[in-house]
Amino acid sequence: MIRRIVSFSFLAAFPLLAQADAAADYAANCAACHGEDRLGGTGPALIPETLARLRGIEAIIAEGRPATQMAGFADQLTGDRIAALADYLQAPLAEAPLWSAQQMAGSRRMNPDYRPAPEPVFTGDPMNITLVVETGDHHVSVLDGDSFAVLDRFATPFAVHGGPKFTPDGRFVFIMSRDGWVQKYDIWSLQEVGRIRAGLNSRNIAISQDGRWLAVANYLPASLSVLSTDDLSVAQAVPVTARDGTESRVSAVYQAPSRKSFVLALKDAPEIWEVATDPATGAVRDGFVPATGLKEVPGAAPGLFARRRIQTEEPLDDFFFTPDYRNLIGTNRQGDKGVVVNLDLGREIAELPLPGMPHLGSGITWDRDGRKVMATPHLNEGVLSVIDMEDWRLVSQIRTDGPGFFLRSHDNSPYVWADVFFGPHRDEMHVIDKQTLEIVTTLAPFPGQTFAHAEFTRDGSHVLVSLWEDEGAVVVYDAQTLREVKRLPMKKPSGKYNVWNKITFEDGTSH
Ligand code: DHE
Repeated sequence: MIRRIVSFSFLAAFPLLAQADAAADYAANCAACHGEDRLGGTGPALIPETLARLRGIEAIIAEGRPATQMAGFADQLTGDRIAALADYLQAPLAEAPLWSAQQMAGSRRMNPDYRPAPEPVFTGDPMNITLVVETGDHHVSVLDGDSFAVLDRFATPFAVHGGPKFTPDGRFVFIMSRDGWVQKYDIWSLQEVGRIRAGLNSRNIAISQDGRWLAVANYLPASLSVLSTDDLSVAQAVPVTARDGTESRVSAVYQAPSRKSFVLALKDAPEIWEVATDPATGAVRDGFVPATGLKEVPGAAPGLFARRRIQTEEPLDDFFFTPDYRNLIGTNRQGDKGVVVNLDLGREIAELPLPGMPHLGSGITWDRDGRKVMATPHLNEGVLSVIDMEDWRLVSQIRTDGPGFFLRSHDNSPYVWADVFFGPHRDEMHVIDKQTLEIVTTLAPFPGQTFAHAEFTRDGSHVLVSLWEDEGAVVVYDAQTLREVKRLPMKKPSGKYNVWNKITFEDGTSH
């Protein structure tokens, strides 16, 4: 007789018991750092919205995370209980959490040691500072763009995402984490000014043309938060509800400086919102309606933060703006086409053949044969689409060695730098001629390791590229000869941001 050996897991057989045990295990072992409500404390939030991006949750619970305060629990919890705990963390919260303006205000912490310096405390060019986000240990390095010396290295909130935003004079910078923390840092003084939790799960930030307001796009709660850049106080907490009553998450918010407005991509409704950041714009622009709660904004004139809705055929994610901010290109959820929306007319005016999930947020523009073109990578296809900005014609599709994430160029450079972020060639950076649209060379100094995201110095003379690994580096290239000139060790460096290129809205950088 053949005896069948059955492996029996008590917890797997009784899922409700497993859930109750997981909740108790969470309360006993995790709540002190991650919050009783799983929304974060000294440790990050443990909710599906943030954990979806994380691989190996069970292994992290069992072994902990190096270089953090997260200890391993393999000695205290069995494998079954760790698995049940991982499932518990990935289950949605029973109720959508609230995060009111008062709760936001309560989270605000200003640095008591901050002393604003009357002039930069370093000798280099403050306009040629480049910030490097190091996601490996949640820090930012402040680089002198001429000498590439590290002037400061400061701790950020957990999991910074998206580009930091600089005040128009380049002095202050705002950095956002996926858990909704916004940090203000003074580049002249090399000091943190303060931080506030503006959302529970946030997407990105944008700064108004006058540098007074910072908008935060949130998934949780489905809202836009507006902060005063001066002291991080809450100016507005705007719940985002579409015309038909649908509550919508905000995929992203963008600054449209020449329009004196913010433009919002709504995730769950076929609408784009434009929000005034200047009372005059809000009061006079046809189609604007006054936002609620204006009286709560200290010193705000009527019309500030007034809102306009633009109806689209389907929800559009991820925007690229023409340099004059009259048109935007958005992509639909399936990522199989691009739609041009004219912000003055308030409607769609063209469709673009952009299959393969274009990553429009990384789009850049340049002049070619006297015409303005834009290029975007695609997240599902090894191709860069180049589009004529006057007639929306697809000029070319440049074949690459795999799907890319980021593009960069500079007015003073003849080249576009395009990474191959996904697949077996993720160790490659293509350098492409802006006129011939041919790949001139492919740099791959670290075989098998991710080599991605380029940024130019102020004058375009050098390019900085991330070796995007735990024990990574920023590699500095001469932008003309394409020779390596320096290697700076960094902890999983991701994005890099040059003050001048960002505040001047340099064509070659994504905004
Ligand atoms: Fe990003 C920018 C959305 C995943 C690193 N990313 C942006 C922006 C948006 C966006 C809307 C523009 C914001 C800005 O700068 O104001 N990102 C998304 C997604 O929807 C996506 C695909 C899924 C998600 O989980 O949110 C996504 N992004 C990632 C990553 O996995 C990356 C590679 C690693 C990480 O840190 O999360 C990543 N995103 C970045 C970076 C920028 C960015 C470095 C800024 C690019 C720049 O040069 O300006």
